[in-house]
Amino acid sequence: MAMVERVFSGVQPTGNLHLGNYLGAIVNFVKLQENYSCLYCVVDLHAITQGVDVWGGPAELARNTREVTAAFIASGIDPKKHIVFNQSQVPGHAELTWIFNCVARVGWLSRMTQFKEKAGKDRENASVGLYDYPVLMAADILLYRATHVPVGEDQKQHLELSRDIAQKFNNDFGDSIRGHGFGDGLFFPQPEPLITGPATRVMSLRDGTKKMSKSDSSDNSRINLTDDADTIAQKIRKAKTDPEPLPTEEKGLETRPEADNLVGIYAALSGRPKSDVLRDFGGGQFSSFKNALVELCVAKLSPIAAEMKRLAADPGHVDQILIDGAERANVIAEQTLKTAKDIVGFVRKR
Ligand code: AQP
Repeated sequence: MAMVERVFSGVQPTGNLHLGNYLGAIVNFVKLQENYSCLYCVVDLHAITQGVDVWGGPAELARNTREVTAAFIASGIDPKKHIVFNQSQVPGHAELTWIFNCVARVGWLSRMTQFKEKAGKDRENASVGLYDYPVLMAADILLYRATHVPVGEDQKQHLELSRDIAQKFNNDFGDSIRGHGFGDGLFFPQPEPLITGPATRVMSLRDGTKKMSKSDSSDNSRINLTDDADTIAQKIRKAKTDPEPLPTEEKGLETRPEADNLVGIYAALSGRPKSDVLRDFGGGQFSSFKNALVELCVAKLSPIAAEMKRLAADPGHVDQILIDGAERANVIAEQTLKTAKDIVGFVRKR
């Protein structure tokens, strides 16, 4: 049976959606619509893997779920041609996770750096869900037998784990898979990471060695998609830099993480290579480059923020997009899950 080329990716509704999420993930989501059948998911089951104090409680979760959906739509994702939905509304994600929990090995999960970072020193107190996060992510992707997954660089390790889980499932159940009509013994594909966006790793504006992140306690470390023009200007003007003028060649950025990050953001937003940007601004002071960056950021992000605001005023419309998307996602999910359960050998009514 031929595999459909399908894209799946998700964003957590944990608030403070930022330029890193946009350039590292959402810009790619929009582009891939041209050549693939796409599912874009607001991964609310993932969002609750840390403490309630981190994700903010029920009202905040609902608000953030609608906000991520609005960001998808405002950025150019078409929910009619493709599928936009929230994870919790398709039961197959949780069910397939259980099967995969029994395929994945504890040793594999113990190596996940995101768990180590997020759990910090108090590992005993981390939720089981946080530990299991990458298995749920594998289920998200493979429930749709997705072949391509656009993500930022930070998700590379999790994608490798998804590939390992797909491969082990196919190996463990090879005969049964063939017995169910998959002559090549491959029920789940090996999903390909697409880490190819204009900026696969956008760094914090306060520290060029740390990634821009929703959970950074300093709001000045990131540009949020909902920031207005004044806030964007303030954050960029305050962004950490060094005293040297900008280099004229890319090599000169190698030991200057903050300068590299700002030039990278400019390049990504303008769709030009860094070398081009340095041709225009190299040798000049940061202040004039920052002014140009503010102008570009505001020009690119304001229309998105305005559309997000319009959608925030119409939650009924946003909810309808999610409901419709979940129904369509569920049709694909049920099919995969039914076959996966048959392959494992669970008895059911015929
Ligand atoms: N700084 C970044 N640069 C490029 N891509 C990024 N992504 C996240 N941060 C950057 C990509 O955005 C997508 C959605 O991310 P997520 O919401 O699922 O979770 P995350 O990776 O944990 O995002 P944050 O903002 O960094 O949250 P916290 O602070 O909770 O860790 C993913 O494709 C991700 O790669």
